[in-house]
Amino acid sequence: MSVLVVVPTYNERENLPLLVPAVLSHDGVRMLIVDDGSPDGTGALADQLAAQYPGRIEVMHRTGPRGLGRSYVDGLKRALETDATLICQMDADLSHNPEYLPALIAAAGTHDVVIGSRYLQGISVVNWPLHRIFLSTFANRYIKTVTGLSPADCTSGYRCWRRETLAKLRLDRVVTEGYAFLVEMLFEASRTGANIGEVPIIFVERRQGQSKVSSKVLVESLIAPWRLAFRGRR
Ligand SMILES: Nc1nc2c(ncn2[C@@H]2O[C@H](COP(=O)(O)OP(=O)(O)OP(=O)(O)O)[C@@H](O)[C@H]2O)c(=O)[nH]1
Ligand SMILES: [Mg+2]
Repeated sequence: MSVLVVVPTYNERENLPLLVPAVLSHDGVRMLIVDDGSPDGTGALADQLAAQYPGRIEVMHRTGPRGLGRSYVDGLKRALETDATLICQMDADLSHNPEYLPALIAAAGTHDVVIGSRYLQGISVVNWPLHRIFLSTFANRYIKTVTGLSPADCTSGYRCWRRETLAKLRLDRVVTEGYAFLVEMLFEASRTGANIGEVPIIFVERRQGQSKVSSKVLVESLIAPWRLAFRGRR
């Protein structure tokens, strides 16, 4: 089995050198780092790390308009060009502990896509202010109500896809950006009949670097579920 972990980065200089060895400590796992021309030099750092781990890291240096959704589209398309049988996605800021990778990978034996979920056993987040917890739990309930999706955590960016499942999604058609992008992928997967699983994770808020969540992204995530719901009816 060959596993490729796609990691989008924007200004993650402090976090990447901690993330990479932790991910690559798992046998059979490779990484694709998708950097968006980070002003802090994360891209050059990723190249150095790739040289330290020959054959295990590929770095994509994006140019043009930056964005998390766009980076995922480019990264996941590239991932499908490789021979990876499982394609994972995770954040670079250490909120997604690489120790859970084996659990996600194992669950992909019985599910088409597996979500590292914060809301399976109550709410498992560390160091989030109360308003963040409210926002995220509200967002998930709202998304589930509007779109009819069933997973407890529809906005988690920690996922493991079977290659065939990902290949069925029309990544070129994805229209959303921030969190909404993650919801849209899940929505499209469930429309293709994918069996969606979840494993519990404890999510830890970033200690280093800055969050890129903007109010534009939040507004998009309010509107996007309705667009998906109407698309689903057509
Ligand atoms: N390539 C790329 N990566 C991005 C972009 N925006 C965010 N990222 C990365 O996407 C991941 C998630 O971004 P965060 O800023 O941590 O967003 P978040 O996890 O939703 O928010 P926090 O809880 O505040 O950390 C991180 O690995 C970021 O470096 C972008 O425009 N382009
Ligand atoms: Mg984060």
